[in-house]
Amino acid sequence: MRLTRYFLPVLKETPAEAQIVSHRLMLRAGMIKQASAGIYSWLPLGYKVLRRIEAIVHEEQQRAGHLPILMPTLQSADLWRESGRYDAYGAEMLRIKDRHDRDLLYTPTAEELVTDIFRAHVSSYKDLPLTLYQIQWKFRDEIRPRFGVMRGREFYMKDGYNFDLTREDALHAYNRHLVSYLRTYERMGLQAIPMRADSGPIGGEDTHEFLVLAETGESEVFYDSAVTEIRLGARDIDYDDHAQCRAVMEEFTALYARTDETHDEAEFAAQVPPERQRRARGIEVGQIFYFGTKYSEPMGALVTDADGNRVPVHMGSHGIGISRLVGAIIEASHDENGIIWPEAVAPFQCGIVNLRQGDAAADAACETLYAGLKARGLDILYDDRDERAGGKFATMDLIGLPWRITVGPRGLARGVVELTSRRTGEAEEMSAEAAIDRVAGIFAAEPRPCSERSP
Ligand code: 5CA
Repeated sequence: MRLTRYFLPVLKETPAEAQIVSHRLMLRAGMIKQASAGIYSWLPLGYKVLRRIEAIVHEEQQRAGHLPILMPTLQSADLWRESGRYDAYGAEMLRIKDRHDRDLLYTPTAEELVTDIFRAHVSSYKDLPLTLYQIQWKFRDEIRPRFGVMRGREFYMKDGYNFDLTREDALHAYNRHLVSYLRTYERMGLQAIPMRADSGPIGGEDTHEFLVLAETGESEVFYDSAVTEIRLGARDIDYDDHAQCRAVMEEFTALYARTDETHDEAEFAAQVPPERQRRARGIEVGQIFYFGTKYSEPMGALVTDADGNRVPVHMGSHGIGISRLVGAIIEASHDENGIIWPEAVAPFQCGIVNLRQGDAAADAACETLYAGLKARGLDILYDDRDERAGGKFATMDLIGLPWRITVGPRGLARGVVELTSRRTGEAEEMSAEAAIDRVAGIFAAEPRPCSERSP
């Protein structure tokens, strides 16, 4: 993409309404624009990041054997009356009437609708296990939407639902989700720690939230510092292997790690040596629930088991805050000059800065680099504006592309361009051909999911 043809409305001033760094940087980098309280338009740069994150979530869900579907945002209130949640959900639910005076609502989550799909089409244990998920907009009329996309009213969420014959199978689905979430966050360059939490309006007996540690996080967390040392890494996981998934779950949840909803001072003091006790803040980027037959029983989602009995299925639901993750990644990865995108989610993998637009040699070298990198399958932003070098560097630093190639007449006279890492600031001179090889090599290690591909 040539910057002169792109739409990147960067702001010079820091917007006064933004209280935390990710919100400030998203506005300054022209990623989002507020439409109304807690509701945002995603501009080209922000939308690209959202799609990158979404693509990783799709890949990891399908790797775990979960099937993508898409359910509507507007749902009939009648289904929610069956589960009893139409009245129980409270003011966070946006209720709407159609022209026939029928009650609709904008989905805050989708346990009822997915259970309705299940009961219409599945009636035998032979069709289990089954996990359906979607990535879809949600609406919760939060009292205090704030921090930009972190606590929106409209937000983008992956929500998945497992259907299993037994409690034991449903707990495997819980563990499988836990493992696949760890993998998903690690791929995005994030550490998200599973912490015992409270189940809130979703209900259920077992739940973990995934928290990214950050001073600006809305949740208060208490944990044993040793949990921050554990990584999933490149382990080969067989998602059908109950024992293996349970072992990973136990490894990641054995040490004390809880949100304030379930924190217990006495247990904390008894279980964690004083030098490892941490009280901090975190951003909740996902949550998994096991709730058994809470929805299947009242809604009649039954299957015939091997003995011919009709039994309610055991369920759980599992969410990832996709739009919130954009903010969370920025909170975890930025400096005073702007965003530092992890390579897997960067909107463009590399930027090209032409220090002397209009200089024949500089323009030609930039065109060679641009064409060469694109031919290697990379997504490139070429700053071809007629602007001072300082302004171009400031824009590149602000929007946080992981790599930058700087091209100027002085370097070209010596046959070199400069390749700079946004994260370390380290710069290295090399020929244009070598720069293309180097950048292509960095991204060849993990082929990035194609954001435009359907799942
Ligand atoms: N039905 C379950 C799982 S699918 C559910 O709704 N879970 S949830 O309420 O925990 O939401 C899942 C994730 O969505 C949260 O972990 C959080 O990352 C994100 N989320 C929730 N509310 C908001 C909000 N107001 N703005 C942005 N993201 C949110």
